Amino acid sequence: MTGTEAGQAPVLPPPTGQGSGTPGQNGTFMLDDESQLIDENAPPPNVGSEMACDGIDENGNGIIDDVDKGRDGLCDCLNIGFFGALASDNGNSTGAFETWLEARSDVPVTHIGARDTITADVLRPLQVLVIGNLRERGNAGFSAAELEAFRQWIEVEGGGVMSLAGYTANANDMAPTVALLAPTGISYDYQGRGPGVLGVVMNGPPPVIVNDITAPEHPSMEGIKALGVFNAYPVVGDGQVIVRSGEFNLAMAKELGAGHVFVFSDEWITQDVLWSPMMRPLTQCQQSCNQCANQCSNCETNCANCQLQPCQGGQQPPDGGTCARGCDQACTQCTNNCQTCEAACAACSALEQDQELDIPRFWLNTFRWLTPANECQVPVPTTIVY
Ligand SMILES: [Ca+2]
Ligand SMILES: [Ca+2]
Repeated sequence: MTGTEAGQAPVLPPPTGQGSGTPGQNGTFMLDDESQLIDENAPPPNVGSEMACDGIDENGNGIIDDVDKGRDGLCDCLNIGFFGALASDNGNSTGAFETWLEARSDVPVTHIGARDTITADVLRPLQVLVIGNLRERGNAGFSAAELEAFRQWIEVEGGGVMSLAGYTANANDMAPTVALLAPTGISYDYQGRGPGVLGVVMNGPPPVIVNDITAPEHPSMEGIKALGVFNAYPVVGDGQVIVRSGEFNLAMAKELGAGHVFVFSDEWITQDVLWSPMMRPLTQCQQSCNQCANQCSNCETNCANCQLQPCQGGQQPPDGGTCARGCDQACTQCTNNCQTCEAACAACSALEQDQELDIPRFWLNTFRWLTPANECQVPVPTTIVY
């Protein structure tokens, strides 16, 4: 009956989007909504939902300062130090890397000069130290006190070390890095290597794409199919091998006391050319695909023009029909060529997907792994904007 329906209408649930219940319930809904933006299955809960870098676990999930207001995967409170220069001496710029980090964090990168003395006070504020080009340190090496401060910071304070290599073409420039890494049990096989290994690119421009991820289960490799190196120094020591190419170990990871160490064979993962897809040189496949697209576009224009030519023998084309023209054969030929090159392009593009570099994801994964489990841990998003 209409009377009953009219009576029921007012008790139907109110439309969604207008809010419901008491203001207190609204507050609860807000929290629920935010937690859906991160991995709900990840224990502990609400990771990344804190708002202030204050050394306090405001959201009570056992992680101090899990702040990531932009949900970009980089903890806003992470204290990252760069030791030495990050740009390599052949003019490859690394500005994109640092700019990208600083846009996603409230804490600017701390720069430590290659000649600076390493002390407990220098290292204490940092959670992660990225070792860059230490060539300027020359033969000075590191004192026993410096190496002990470095070891203590890792093993006792839970510091995370990311070591890079191969900034110059002179193998001896690696000596300071190798000296510093002594307390970690990991090193570089650099002597007599000249500019390094894997410096010849078979297909397309640098870097050499390496697919042999030997530890895909390692947190640093989540979602990573390939990494790029160019003139690298093999990693040696007792860490877990993460990436290999032929006989060379290209990355090792190791837990050391409370801390973490990741030693990478190269510096190309900080170069602008790898960092920004816009700046990455075209691969051979991409070049062929571009050439094919031009070819097909010209063919289309030529075939359209052909239709405007007079019919063979001077007849008029029948209504709504077509007639034979002298240019028909050329048009058929270029259309066939176009189909062939489009098929080849699709095939090589499919193969290339296995070689796709996701350098920002690798860095976010690695920063997260290098940071103590109870500090500054935030989820790495499915899609990374860069
Ligand atoms: Ca927390
Ligand atoms: Ca962030």
